[in-house]
Amino acid sequence: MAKPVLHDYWRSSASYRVRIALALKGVDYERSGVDLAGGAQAAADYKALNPQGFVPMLEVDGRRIVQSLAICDYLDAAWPEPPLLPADPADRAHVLALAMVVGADIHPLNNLRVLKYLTGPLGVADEAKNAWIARWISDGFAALEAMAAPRSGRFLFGDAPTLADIFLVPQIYNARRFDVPLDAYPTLVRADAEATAHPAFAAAHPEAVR
Ligand SMILES: N[C@@H](CCC(=O)N[C@@H](CS)C(=O)NCC(=O)O)C(=O)O
Repeated sequence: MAKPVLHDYWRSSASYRVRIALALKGVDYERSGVDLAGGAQAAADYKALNPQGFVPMLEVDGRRIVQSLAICDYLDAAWPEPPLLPADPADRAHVLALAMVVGADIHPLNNLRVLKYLTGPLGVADEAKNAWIARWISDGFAALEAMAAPRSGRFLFGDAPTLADIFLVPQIYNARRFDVPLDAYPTLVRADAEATAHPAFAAAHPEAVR
């Protein structure tokens, strides 16, 4: 197998998820930067590869895989150790649900194109844009805290990192970037601290790949 190539952007949280999964699996890969700040994701050459105009995208043996959840699922199938999801079907559904609070319900509302639409065509001021970001992170984190706390351990579920932590850590990074208070989410903050100290999460951190 040729070395996989990850098309990503250092500060993209969906890319950060995939970098964590790759590092946890110990996969040797190359990065190809897509400059979101400069609009490279919308250029015709990139959209010909990924019609959604998003990062991340993983190229493996001539195949292109998009959507961070699908990429993580691919990595888990191709490199089963360590597993990203528990084996028990109900536990697996629980961990996927935690990840989806972030991936499906928080992150899409604060995506770059959404924020650009707010501040551009809708004429929303920066202060209101930041309130929008904080609103959806806080709303999602409050639910995530309540869902995760009863079954958390050192990590969001149990004592080893799972897909839930892979989705949580980049979203906490985003929350801190936008000064969203996190005091009300002790389980999330604890799991984030534990994960951040893990070498695979550290290697994937935006500042480590910038
Ligand atoms: N659901 C997608 C979301 C990907 C996504 O939103 N990527 C962002 C960066 S975090 C992006 O490429 N945004 C480009 C834009 O909004 O123009 C996934 O999980 O991969």
